[in-house]
Amino acid sequence: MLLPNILLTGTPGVGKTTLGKELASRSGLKYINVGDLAREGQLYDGYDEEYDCPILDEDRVVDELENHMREGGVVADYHGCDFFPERWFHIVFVLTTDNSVLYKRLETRGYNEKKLKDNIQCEIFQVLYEEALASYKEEIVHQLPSNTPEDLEDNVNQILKWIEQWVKDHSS
Ligand code: DAT
Repeated sequence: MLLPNILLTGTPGVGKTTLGKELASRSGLKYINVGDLAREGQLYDGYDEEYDCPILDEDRVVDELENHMREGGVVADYHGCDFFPERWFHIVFVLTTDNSVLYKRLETRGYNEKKLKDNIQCEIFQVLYEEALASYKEEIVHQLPSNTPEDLEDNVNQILKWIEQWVKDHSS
């Protein structure tokens, strides 16, 4: 059976991992956290001192993911989307969270002042939404609110319906 590849993106803390895991467990699709994959394979190319995080080796990450994507049925989670081949994804969801809610989530994670400020700005300026629109066809890019457990449930149900329809449309 053909299965679609789904990209979940958005500022850190908006709920990509939470949604991705729930979606995978309820759909049978395979969840891949691109940040974890990079960490496990040490797919890095230096260290960013200013942002206090390793720099992703994007080419190696793409190589590592290619076989999974070709197979289909992947829910990918990453706070960036412009270096993935456009052909990989059938739909892209950009999760969004209100600033005050996001601030609390990131504070709980122990982010320092600069990292907090940068991420909140990233959310205010809809950086990931713009990046998604610049990287994929507009009609496959959708924003989803991700503030409450009710939002999570709505998002899962909405995406499950979309998957079901996609599978119907692609079965001969
Ligand atoms: P991300 O993967 O985008 O960095 P996450 O899934 O780790 O985000 O979620 C960050 C925190 O927010 C985590 O404590 C779970 C919580 N959270 C995620 N989605 C939520 C939602 N819809 N309602 C309430 N809390 C949520």
